[in-house]
Amino acid sequence: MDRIYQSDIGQDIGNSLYSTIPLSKTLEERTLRDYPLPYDSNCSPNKETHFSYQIRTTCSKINSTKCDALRLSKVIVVGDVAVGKTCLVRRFCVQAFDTNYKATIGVDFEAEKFYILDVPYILQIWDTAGQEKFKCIASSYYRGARVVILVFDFSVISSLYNISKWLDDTLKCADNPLLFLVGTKKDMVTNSVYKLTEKEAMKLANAIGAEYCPVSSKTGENVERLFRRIAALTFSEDILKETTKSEDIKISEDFVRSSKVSTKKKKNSCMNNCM
Ligand SMILES: Nc1nc2c(ncn2[C@@H]2O[C@H](COP(=O)(O)OP(=O)(O)OP(=O)(O)O)[C@@H](O)[C@H]2O)c(=O)[nH]1
Ligand SMILES: [Mg+2]
Repeated sequence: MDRIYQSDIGQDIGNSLYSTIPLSKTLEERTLRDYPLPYDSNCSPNKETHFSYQIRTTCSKINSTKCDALRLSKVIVVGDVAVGKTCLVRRFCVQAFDTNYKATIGVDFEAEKFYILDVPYILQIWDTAGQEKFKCIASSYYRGARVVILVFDFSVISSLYNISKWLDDTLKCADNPLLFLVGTKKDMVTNSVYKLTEKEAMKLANAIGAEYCPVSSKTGENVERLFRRIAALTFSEDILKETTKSEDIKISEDFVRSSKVSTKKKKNSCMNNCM
């Protein structure tokens, strides 16, 4: 078992949250070597199907330098009251499902550690309250989110119609996040209701530029796939950013070096001319 503690994250996560955060999965289960595919590639703006050569090369360099910089990404889970946000997070993080409803007060927090191409990577998952009276507390945690999971309930169609409201709220605080539209309680509806609602959900997902994924926290269907996909996408973005940054530094170093050489050359030729 691998464990990570609040102090490792380096974040002030508030009093209502856990003082220690156990990591529930074994290393084997949280290891990612291949790119997880979306539920439906026609309903995803993210077209990557594999870790690029550039990403793999950068990761092997990171591993060989044994640099243990903390790489993490913040994920927020939002949606109407009782759509199943907490159950989704708990199914993924502690492999548990509770039929009793206990409203989230403000926010809860979980952290999951992955090893992606052997590089440690953490998903910070912020489970927010859907109840209106906690909205103010919950929304103060939206800031800095890299991923927004917009949750609706297959058995309550109004929760799908309210998604645009949740999206507007989160976009006020998060800068161009990756969006996921997640339908929960797939196990609760008939196949025909599921198909009809899915059609609507896919239309909406494509319109807002979100990746669509239907799940059931009761059976666990697609829950692992969803979070592994999120981890792979944000990780790839981060590594590419690091690569571009180090390439920029190299280019500017080369530029400084070459301009020094050319000034030297100029000086030499000037001296030659003077002699
Ligand atoms: N059958 C079934 N029930 C679910 C599923 N997900 C959640 N539920 C039930 O739905 C109810 C609400 O789930 P929560 O996860 O607490 O809902 P929430 O969105 O976190 O609610 P708030 O914290 O108040 O915003 C609970 O009784 C769960 O057992 C699912 O996939 N299938
Ligand atoms: Mg909750």
